[in-house]
Amino acid sequence: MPQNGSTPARLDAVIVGAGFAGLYMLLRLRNAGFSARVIEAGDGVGGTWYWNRYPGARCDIESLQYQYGFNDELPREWTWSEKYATQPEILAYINYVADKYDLRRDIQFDTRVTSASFDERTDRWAVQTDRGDEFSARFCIMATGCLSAAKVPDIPGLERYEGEWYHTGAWPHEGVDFSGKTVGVIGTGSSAIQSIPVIAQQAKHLTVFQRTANFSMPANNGPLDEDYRAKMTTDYTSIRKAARNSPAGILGRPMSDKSVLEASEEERNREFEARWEIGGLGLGGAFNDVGLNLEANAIAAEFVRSKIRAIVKDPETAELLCPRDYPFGTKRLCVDTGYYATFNRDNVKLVNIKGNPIEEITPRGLRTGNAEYEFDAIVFATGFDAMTGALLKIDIRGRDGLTLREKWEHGPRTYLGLQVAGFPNLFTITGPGSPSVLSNMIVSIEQHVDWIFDCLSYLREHELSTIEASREAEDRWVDHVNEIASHTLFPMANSWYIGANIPGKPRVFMPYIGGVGNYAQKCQHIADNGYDGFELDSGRVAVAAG
Ligand code: FAD
Ligand code: N01
Repeated sequence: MPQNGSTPARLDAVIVGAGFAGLYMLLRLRNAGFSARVIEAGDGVGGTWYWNRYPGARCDIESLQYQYGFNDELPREWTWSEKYATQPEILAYINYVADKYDLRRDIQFDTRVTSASFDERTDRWAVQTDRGDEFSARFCIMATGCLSAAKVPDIPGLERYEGEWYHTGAWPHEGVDFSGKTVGVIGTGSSAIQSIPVIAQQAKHLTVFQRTANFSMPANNGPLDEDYRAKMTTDYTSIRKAARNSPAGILGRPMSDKSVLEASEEERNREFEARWEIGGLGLGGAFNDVGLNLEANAIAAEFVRSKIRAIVKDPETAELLCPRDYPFGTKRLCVDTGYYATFNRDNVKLVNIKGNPIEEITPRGLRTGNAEYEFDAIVFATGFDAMTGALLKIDIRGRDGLTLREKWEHGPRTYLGLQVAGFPNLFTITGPGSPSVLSNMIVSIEQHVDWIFDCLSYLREHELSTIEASREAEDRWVDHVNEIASHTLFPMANSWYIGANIPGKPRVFMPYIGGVGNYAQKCQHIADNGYDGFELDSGRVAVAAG
């Protein structure tokens, strides 16, 4: 029962999260007459772009591709100002979409879903929130995000720290003015690499604590070319279709079909230089074996290191910034504007904490294994409990009271990253086991939402009550996901893809690396074959929309 004693609101679907995924899911369901409600912890729409307001935050897939593509109208209506849009611009865009389709009336903000349990007597999900609401829904759709559970590391002493501290993934809405302040940034992942150049311009002094150096490519950002914009927006449906059939949901310079080991030095440099000049994530696609063969990979890695050495004046700092602990591209590549050059500034210092971890946050700053530092402000750019974090924070219970936490004790198990055996009518948008974070996520989100929408429509049409991944199909899929990852270099890195950033998290490569296009075809084939690998049941309750 809801804590206020009233009857639970009955819905076709509860959608958790109001980012790109939750909003599009709501739009599709509502347009087809399903009753749906979105529950969102924040007080506005946007998800990632609502929470990550740190200085310098922007997308690193070009704006014209990092947007909804479910119709031609939106891409024509919205004008992006730069090649890579800033966080405020993306947030303005997603608010525009919410207004245009009048989505807010079906979104409950400032509310966190705390539990969801499947009732086998009624084939319905009971969903509860931290505000005492209870919903009874046939479908529970998790649009909770892959990178939404911000992680502040468990370093003792934070509660005694007397300065200001922030996590990039939960940045204050009013912004932070670092002028005249001494600042410490912990971490050198994408969030740090974007924010460090901007903080350095403001702060009196900035100290960057690096545990692992990262590979970062220049954004070469700038105003959007009018001709390119026009070309991309005349027939966006075709552009999106092509992206959906591509390896990573991104259109651009295609991956070369040549091995770097077979290319002459001149050919190698020409291709690497061309991609470095274009900027962004494309360097890894320069040759077809960079992600598969260590020797080939080392050549790409050395190219980036040569660039770092050319930019950073102090040779010792340059060497520290050169990544060496893992193959190129096996941790998420970063894209920056002036990151390496920032270390040429007099007010910026790089501290290598690889052998001397941060042991304590002190009242005035922090202490590493061999030194003590004082700061007016500390920025934790320390990332997320990725892919499973937001889901496992919710007490999710399926058949026989089995919790998702128990089920995923040794790592996430899903069928297609869309469903979990034992949890009927529960869907995960961009769940583990799908291309998700290895792709342009808007493309992957739209593909999942469309698939889930078609599935719910199919159930309605055929008067079916439940759909549930079979254990055999799930086992086969998990084996397949692991098998193809094992042929790549990805498992060699201690990345968040593999859960290595969270102490105690099972070491499992979570996303599906078989490619966006291949994956989408598999999903479609399965649906076309009557949802092969899923168990469909007419159940105990009559099925009707609403
Ligand atoms: P999110 O945007 O994460 O939204 C999930 C929402 O669910 C959040 O608002 C959260 O508050 C809510 N939520 C979670 N749990 C609960 C709960 N229990 N109850 C209520 N609400 C809940 N991807 C790219 O493809 N290209 C990029 O350039 C790119 N840039 C990024 C930059 C940053 C700084 C980060 C952190 C990620 C970036 N990503 C990028 C990944 C990005 O997360 C996705 O592109 C996309 O925005 C995810 O949308 P989503 O709706 O799936 O999830
Ligand atoms: O997080 P991260 P992020 N002591 O996990 C360090 C997307 N994104 O927020 O590598 C010291 O990548 C940690 O060190 P190590 C994108 O998918 C995109 O930056 O574990 N250091 C690492 O350096 C991205 O990959 C954009 O050794 C500690 C850093 O903190 C994902 O979000 C922008 C530590 C965390 O890096 C996450 O990025 C931003 C400790 N105790 C984010 N704990 C775009 O540009 C952690 N670290 C599109």
